[in-house]
Amino acid sequence: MIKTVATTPFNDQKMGTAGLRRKSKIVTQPNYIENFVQSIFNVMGDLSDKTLLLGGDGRFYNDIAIQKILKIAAANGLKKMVVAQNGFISTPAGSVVIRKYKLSGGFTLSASHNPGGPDGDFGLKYSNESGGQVSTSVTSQIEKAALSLTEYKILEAPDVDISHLGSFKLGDMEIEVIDGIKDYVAMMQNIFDFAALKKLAASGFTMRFDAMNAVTGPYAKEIFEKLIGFKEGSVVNFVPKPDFGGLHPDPNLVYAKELVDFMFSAQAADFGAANDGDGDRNMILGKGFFVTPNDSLAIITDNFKLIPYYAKGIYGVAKSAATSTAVERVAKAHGIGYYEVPTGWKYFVNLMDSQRITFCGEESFGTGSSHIREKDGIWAVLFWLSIIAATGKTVEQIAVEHWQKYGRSYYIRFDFEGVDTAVADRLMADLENKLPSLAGRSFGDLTIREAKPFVYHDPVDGSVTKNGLVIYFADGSRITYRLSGTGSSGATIRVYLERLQMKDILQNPLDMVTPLGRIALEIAEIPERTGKHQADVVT
Ligand code: G16
Repeated sequence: MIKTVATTPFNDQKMGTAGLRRKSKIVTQPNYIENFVQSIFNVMGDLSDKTLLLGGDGRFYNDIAIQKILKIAAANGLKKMVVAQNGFISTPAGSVVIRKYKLSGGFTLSASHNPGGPDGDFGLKYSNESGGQVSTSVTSQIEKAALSLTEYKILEAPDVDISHLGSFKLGDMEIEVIDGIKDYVAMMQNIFDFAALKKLAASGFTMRFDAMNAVTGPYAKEIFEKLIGFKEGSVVNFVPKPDFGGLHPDPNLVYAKELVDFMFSAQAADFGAANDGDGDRNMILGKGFFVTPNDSLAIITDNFKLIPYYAKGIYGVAKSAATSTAVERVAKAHGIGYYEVPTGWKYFVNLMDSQRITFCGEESFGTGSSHIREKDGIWAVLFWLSIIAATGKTVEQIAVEHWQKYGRSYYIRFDFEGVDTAVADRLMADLENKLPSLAGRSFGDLTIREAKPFVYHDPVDGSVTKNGLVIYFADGSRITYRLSGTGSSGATIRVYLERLQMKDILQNPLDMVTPLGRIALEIAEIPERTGKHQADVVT
């Protein structure tokens, strides 16, 4: 029985950097998820020939939302829904499945690295047939549709059992429950030399992977322990929990503290890594050593020849504007294309589809390649292990030798969290107006060469996107400001600081960028306007 339910619009169903993210308390309101999903279906149009993927990172409310989405999809005439067993799939594995089985797209229920649980966040990422998230022109259409929604359709039926593999029907819609792990593991085996990785594990080399009680636990157990042979216990926090066991599943120096403390202790493993809630972000550590995501992208790109899948050659490389310029120097050295895009993985998709780039990455702990259209946490870890297996060097040696060759972009990000949205918007608008007058101004030995908004002209579809404000200094240093697009309440002002040194490569990053930090706060009047004299999070 298809029921048509009268509803009133919610005025906040606007997707951010990666899908819709809201507090669980908001999403669990009556009709919230129903409205949003119906709005997506209204924009998709005829669903009778479409097959979508549905799954998520297992966080709180995933199970309920999955049942609702299945019934709304069936009522709207979707041909088929491919559902991950128990609703469980990582963002990169979802991209693998959409591409491999040529699906029309899919939904990943995740707020990524944001905490979960009734007091945490919930989210929905919507991908198209490329396995990457839809463009901003589509998200704006959905927002518009959501604002004028008056009804949604839902099938009145009992909940379906998605705990077993197999196919069945819900109304006229076909449902196929698939293993969310298998295809991803097969893809990793196709990219990397698992025999070489097995040798590394057998040599006594040790690793610790922190799944942060999130989606990658079962993937990591299978890949690192079972297939490669790292000893049991190498993967920690591997049982996914709806509230991530209270962890904030963001793999960085602040939130992956347990792993960082271990890797900087006397008992440290040779290699450490963590992934986020939905498995697309990664952090790489050596013994007492942290690799910034910026350097990780540069090092991965520089070593592409060591990986069978890429050894024959790669297209170019891209980074988000806020990411450091480390990879730009590698691209130049290898004579490959180089692109700078706005923050958000979706901006890489056109470049990959048009074979302009193979690798891409962002300062926000995301690295990936054109094997899929999402960033890929476990892929990055396997890439690093492969470099180590091929070179026999430690993480620290690899990074230091890289800096000796290419110079070092010292890089730190300051986050000012929980700022009133109106205050943050005003700060950015006033700063933008001020930018033209900054050129030529000096602060000690740092002189501003140019200051302007970052504007991206997509070479494939011609779209123009403005994202962030950048101050360029004569010595190659940069300050970038932007507002986070992944928060669920209030605003977060991000300030990205980069200082390039070609020779002086072994200093403390915070010391190196502190002068820039002071300038950044002064120019944007952050203390005066926000009441914050220092950042809430420094990464
Ligand atoms: C998402 C996007 C990333 C982007 C990040 C930035 O990551 O997928 O491409 O770099 O957001 O976040 P913000 O706008 O807060 O700076 P994820 O891992 O949350 O999906």
